[in-house]
Amino acid sequence: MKIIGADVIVCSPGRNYVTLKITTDSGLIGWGDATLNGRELAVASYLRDHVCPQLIGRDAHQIEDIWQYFYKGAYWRRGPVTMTAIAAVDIALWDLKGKAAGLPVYQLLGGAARDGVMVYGHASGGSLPEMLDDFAGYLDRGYLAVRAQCAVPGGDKGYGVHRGHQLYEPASGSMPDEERFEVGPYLRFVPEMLGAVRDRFGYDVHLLHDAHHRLTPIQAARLGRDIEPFQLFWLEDATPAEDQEAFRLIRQHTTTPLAVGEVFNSIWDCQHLITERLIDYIRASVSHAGGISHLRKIFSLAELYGVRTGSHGAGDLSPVSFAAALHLDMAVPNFGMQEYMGHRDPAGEVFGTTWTFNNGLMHPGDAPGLGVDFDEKAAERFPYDPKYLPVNRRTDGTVHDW
Ligand code: KDG
Ligand code: MG
Repeated sequence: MKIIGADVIVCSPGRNYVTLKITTDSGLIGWGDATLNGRELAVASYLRDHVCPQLIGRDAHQIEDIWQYFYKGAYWRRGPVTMTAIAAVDIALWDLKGKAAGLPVYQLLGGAARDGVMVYGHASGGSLPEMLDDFAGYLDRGYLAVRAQCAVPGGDKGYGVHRGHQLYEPASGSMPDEERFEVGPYLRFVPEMLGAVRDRFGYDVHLLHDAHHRLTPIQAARLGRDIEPFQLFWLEDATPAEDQEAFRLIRQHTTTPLAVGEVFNSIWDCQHLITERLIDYIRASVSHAGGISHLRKIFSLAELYGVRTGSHGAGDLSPVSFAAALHLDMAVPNFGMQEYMGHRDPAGEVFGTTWTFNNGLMHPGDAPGLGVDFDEKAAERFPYDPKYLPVNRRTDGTVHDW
């Protein structure tokens, strides 16, 4: 199965997505996701200018060799742009291998290790009553796990809070929006918010919260301890993720389970977190951490140390990489939870999917490959629309982690 074409398509159906199309002499086409929120064109150029020409003529079945060729062969390793580009190639090649074999990708990864993949939805609100009503809606729709995010009264509008009826989307504007964050009111409010969830909905639903890398280690330790009574499934991204050592301090103070990893792009970013058991869930994503092949290695390392998976699944991961995540989730023994934020309209006009949601569990479907189609004609109706993630500042103007 020789590769005869590799093309990059940038489109914006609801938000920007970068899609890699690999064409083979067998007539089969594989799709990969190369979206890196706010830096889309950097990955598109990396692929178009440097990777696509070197793909032509290769055997699409040699997934591992091609992965190593682009990782070791570039000499310059790791980093979000490089690893997202390699991920797109890897995902497209797994899609092709499945299509060639006539099997869904999860069968090639060892077959189903569970009936379905537990996903969590995103409840949010500009006020506590609004967030609790949104939370109730997720339970009505059958979710077994829900993340709670809420604006801090009289202060920050809060990370992860949707506006209107559309799904939350932080990227906006051709220049980054500026937001404000103060840690004191946040730390006082989060226990109250999580307590209100438990008061209204009890303890059967799995409850999660994302601190979005905003705390210092000792602040995170205090938050973890304060929310222990509410028995979270996980506290996500408590501190800036590049400081692996910070998690040791948090760990010493709290039994709240810790999750991190959506900004990681290789196994080297989480080696110590995993091998020293500093976290409970590894949240790297299939599209930013080198594709199915590399994320599977991260998950296997995690399995050895009792760390479970919690793949990133925000709306800025296209349906192609969300499907890839579901296939991997189906097959790995140490699956924990999958994030499912959903995709804004009109993404469904461009991406066709086969996944299903039933009683809180998702299944990727049994179509050969990943089970995602990309409509190139429809994509032309939604040209690239530059948008950036917000920049965060403290009240005194100091730039802070967003
Ligand atoms: O592009 C950034 C988003 O993917 C990120 O802000 C989403 O934190 C996030 C999450 O948990 O989904
Ligand atoms: Mg997050």
